[in-house]
Amino acid sequence: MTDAIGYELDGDIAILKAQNPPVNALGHAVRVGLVNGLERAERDGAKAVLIYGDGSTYFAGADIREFGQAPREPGLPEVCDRIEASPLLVVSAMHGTALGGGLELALSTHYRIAVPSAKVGLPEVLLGILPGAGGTQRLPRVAGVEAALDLITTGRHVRADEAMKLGIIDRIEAGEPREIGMAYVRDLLDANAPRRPVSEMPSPEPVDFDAVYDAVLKKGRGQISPATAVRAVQAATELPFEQGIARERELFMELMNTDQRLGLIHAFFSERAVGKLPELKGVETRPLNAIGVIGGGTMGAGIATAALLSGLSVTMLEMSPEAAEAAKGRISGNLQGALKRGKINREKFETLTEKALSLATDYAALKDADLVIEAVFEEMEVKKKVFTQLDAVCKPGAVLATNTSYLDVNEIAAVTSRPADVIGLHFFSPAHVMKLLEIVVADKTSPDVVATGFALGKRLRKISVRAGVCDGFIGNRILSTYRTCADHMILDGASPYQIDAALEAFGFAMGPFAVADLAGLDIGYAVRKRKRAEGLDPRARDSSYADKLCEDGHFGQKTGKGYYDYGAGPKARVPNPDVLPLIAAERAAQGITPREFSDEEIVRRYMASMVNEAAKVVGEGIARRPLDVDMTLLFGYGFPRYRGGPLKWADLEGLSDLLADIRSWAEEDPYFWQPAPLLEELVAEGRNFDDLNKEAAS
Ligand code: 3H9
Repeated sequence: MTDAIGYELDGDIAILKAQNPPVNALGHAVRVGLVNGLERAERDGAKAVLIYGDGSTYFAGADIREFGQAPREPGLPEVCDRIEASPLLVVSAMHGTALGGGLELALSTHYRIAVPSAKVGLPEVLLGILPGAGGTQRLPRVAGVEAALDLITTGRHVRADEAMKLGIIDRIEAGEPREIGMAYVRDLLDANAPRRPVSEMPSPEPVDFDAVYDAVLKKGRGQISPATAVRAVQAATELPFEQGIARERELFMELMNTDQRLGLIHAFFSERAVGKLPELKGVETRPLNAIGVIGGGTMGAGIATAALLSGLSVTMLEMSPEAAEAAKGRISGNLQGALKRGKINREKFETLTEKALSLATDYAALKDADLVIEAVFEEMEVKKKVFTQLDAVCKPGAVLATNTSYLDVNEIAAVTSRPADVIGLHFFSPAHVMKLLEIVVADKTSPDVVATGFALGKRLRKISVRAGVCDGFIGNRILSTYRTCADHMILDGASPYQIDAALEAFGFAMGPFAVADLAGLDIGYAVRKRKRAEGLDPRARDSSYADKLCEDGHFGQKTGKGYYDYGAGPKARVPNPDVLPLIAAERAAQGITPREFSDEEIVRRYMASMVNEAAKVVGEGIARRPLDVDMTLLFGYGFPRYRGGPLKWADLEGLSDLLADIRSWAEEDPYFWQPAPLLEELVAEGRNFDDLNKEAAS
């Protein structure tokens, strides 16, 4: 036995208890323990075996940390086959989450009982692989091909009641997994229930797998694991069980060797590491029950909605009773959406809008708030006025937060008598939907205020990233650079449509020009005007063709026209015929002879500019670790998850080739393509961004 599996004999029932916290991942010691436990049960003359998990869950899957290491016997597929082939009656009692290899193991046992709150699923495709321990062969035999394809290609978690309808679970019973499991095993023994190996069940009926494959591939926007999984399920309908398992293995190994698997696993661990900052270990958070939100526009209403949904009470401060009512209307609209999607019921909706939310027009209403977030107009003088008033009314210890996306949080903090309490909380619109929260730490922000910011992020179920103060923090600063790179390519000969298409093929949800149309072209226009007013560096390239679109009243989707024409609806975009002539005129005015760009060069330049700026952001300490940048781009900027983030992508591409490209482009435009010192340092030392992540974790 190993410590990871406890063994006990209770009459003629052997009990195998998984004890591998936190999630009973099926690492080597667990696999060895299971096989040893089974053998011992058979030697001890038991009639049945109960398998369950100690702590918070049944097995949550293979141990992802073992991926990429030399395989150690027995592998999970062999453990599953061994369990299924046991002459004893083997039963699983499930609670928490039976995921991936965990569900595959359960499907290898002969019967399955679960508590009502249990969830099951095969989320492997979300890690860039497919179920590799028989899941693609056993699940379709148990639940049918359609359900299996749904679960396997989406990776979604299924609640116990649905799993029972699908035939994955045989019985649901409230109680402790051990107790309900033992009672079930006794019932089965009393009833002389036979062993029930899924592998001996008939092959499931096929569907039109080619059509499913194409649809899944399209939906994945370049992600290959869900589509590959379709072929594995297909094998269950066409091949005998053993050959189906062999096919599953082959496809599993193919996916194991992809960069997409590396990108997705990087995303999985980074998503969990991003909110864990060594400097906050042991730092107490401040109380967080009642919050204030100043400004009830789209952003403020979104923040208030997220806070209400997390159980916080919210005071919404607006300039007039009419504006406050309008803000309430927006919040109610957002909550209606949650009601429609079944996230809250009507009663909860009413409590949130009528009791948890209060409206105010006087700052005095914020005197008891634990934390106040301002989401007013993005102008320094306006923000300063707000903070002066907050300083006057808020209770000592209240956290004062600005939702600015560009402005200097130090300057805002300086107008108060308590800069240690001031922090940036940069939400992304719509704030009740978007997952990213940049927590902007100013020079004097105290650690417990930072910890409180992260606690709020956790409560709102955001991915919170620590950022330092600079123009645009992590995300918008990097965005501004890669957007500029796209603008340069336009001047030199590429079209917005080719750039969008190339980047969407790379995996971005939308190309930069489609994004600009969605966000509103007036935003970029205002930034360009501000930067020109501040004085552009004479070496910077500028262009004004997009200004002309704005001057003609075309601000993108909201006016029906921008880079694209949306006459047939927001999803049916076609190029706006005015744009290319405007670009051609700009090139002529600047004396530029346009040249051809390949899609590959577009992606390479765009990504290199993103990586180079990101390396500066990390090098300057604005982001603490490369993974902080990766998570910012993934959760706030539509970066394809299966590529892990720009700095993971850079590691996989090879930093030295990337730097060589940047240096060669610097010969034409030394101002824009200044190599990041950190990138040069890493290349010189033969290290990469992941090495920095590892150093930060150790
Ligand atoms: C698989 O099974 C392949 C097979 O088909 C074939 C094999 C041949 N391994 O998320 P949390 C860690 S692929 C290692 O914060 P929660 C996690 O990193 C696997 N570690 O908790 C974190 O560590 P730390 C298929 C794992 O309560 C800690 O556990 N299974 C694993 O919010 C707590 O995690 C999956 O994809 C793992 N499998 O959520 C399930 N899982 O504290 C992946 C978690 O150091 N896991 N950790 O940061 C999950 O979805 C969630 O963790 C779960 C719990 C829902 C279980």
